[in-house]
Amino acid sequence: MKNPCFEFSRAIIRKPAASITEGLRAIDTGPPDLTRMTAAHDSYAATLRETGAEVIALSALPAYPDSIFVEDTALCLPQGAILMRAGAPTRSGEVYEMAPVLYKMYKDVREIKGPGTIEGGDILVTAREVLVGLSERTDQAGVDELAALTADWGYKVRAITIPPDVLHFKTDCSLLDANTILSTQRLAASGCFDDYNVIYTAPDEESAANAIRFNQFVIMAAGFPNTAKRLRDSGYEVREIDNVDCAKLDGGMSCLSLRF
Ligand code: CIR
Repeated sequence: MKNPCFEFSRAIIRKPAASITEGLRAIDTGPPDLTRMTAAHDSYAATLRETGAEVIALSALPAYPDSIFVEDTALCLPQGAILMRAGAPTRSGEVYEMAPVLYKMYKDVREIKGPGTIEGGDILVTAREVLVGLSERTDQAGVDELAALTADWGYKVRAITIPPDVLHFKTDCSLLDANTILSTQRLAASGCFDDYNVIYTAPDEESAANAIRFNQFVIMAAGFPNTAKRLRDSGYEVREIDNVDCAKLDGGMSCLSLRF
């Protein structure tokens, strides 16, 4: 039987638009390059497809500069999908673009109605619980509404305080298998992963923490050789993708897809 936390048959991605230069970022390190980002996005999609999964590539949405980061719009679970409610005002319309796609694929689609906010980048689903980071984008009311919406599907939701200046919970962690998490030291220091095996990102490689386990691969940003080695030494089949331009917008491997 498949483990729904990391064995997937489909992924949804969205092509980057020229407006990515207007995307949100904590620190401005210069504009992302559309040509390079598109090439990296194509190799991300090809890697997902290489596992045998179907990849649904949605058209670019110039009106939403951050819309390439589809993960934030929804939580896809085997039982159904939950539409998120963005904490970033410029991103709140993205969910209405994703909703019709998910209604076609799922019988049960539920919706965070508010007043709380919650973004997919703050949610890590493991084999036994749903962990949600309290961030600038996700508040306790959003977590409570998610817990209420998923209770009848049997999910236990646990809220986690994340370090300051970290955009999303999963900026700093990823699920590697049923019981193993890749994390930065600064996030795991709170004890939030004490019940899991943890592989830490290598020193000065915190930005490697946002990876995805997608079927047989761990897909991570290129440029973090020591973390990649740790993962390979632990037996994972690692694929590295250029993330230079998404990183300028604080985005990474998980942000670029909805996986189910
Ligand atoms: C934002 O600030 O919303 C985007 N520039 C980056 C979103 C990254 N998404 C994610 O971590 N799931």
